[in-house]
Amino acid sequence: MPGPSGSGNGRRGRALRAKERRMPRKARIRRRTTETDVSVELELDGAGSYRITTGLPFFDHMLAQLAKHGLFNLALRAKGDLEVDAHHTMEDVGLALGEAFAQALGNRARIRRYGQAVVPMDDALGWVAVDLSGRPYLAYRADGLTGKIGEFDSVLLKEFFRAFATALKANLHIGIPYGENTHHMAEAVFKAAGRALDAAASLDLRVKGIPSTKGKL
Ligand SMILES: [Mn+2]
Repeated sequence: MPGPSGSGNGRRGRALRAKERRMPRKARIRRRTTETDVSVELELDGAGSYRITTGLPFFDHMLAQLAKHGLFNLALRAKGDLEVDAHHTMEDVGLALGEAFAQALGNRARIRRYGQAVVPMDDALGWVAVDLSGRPYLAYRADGLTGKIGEFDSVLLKEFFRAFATALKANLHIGIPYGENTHHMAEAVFKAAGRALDAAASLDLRVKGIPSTKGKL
């Protein structure tokens, strides 16, 4: 039963939903180099479904958190030169995924632009603040997350997020103030990233055009 006004209800809400149906916010990216081959299909207004294969099971598990908790639909496949090491694959997945978000956002009209989330996972806390500003920057404060998580080298997470922020043209701040278990520390941050990106990318009926006094993001 639609209400007379308010978020998502009423005539304006129906008009916006109709517009969304005509123009679903989605992207398809294929990024191929001599080192990696990455394909991404992304729907911003999804349900958190995912199909992810990077050859790095822990990274797959992290990207699944981002999709699930950001309510994005994400299909991602990467074939990288893992015999060298995971660096190229992590970086190129970051670039391709950032590019997919950028493409799906279009001109960034009517989005909330900012998003933030603080997510606990047992002993660990992760926080993410994002501004879909059109300007790339990563601030990464996770000194406590070092070493291996199983077979996975945790320093590569910073490379992923740097590449992601660069391709998305977003100001991305990430922190892990504390934690005992490195798996939990990384997972808290990916869940927070999903929630913060969802908030920033979501549409706000009150926003007219581009949410910047510059008129461009
Ligand atoms: Mn886990």
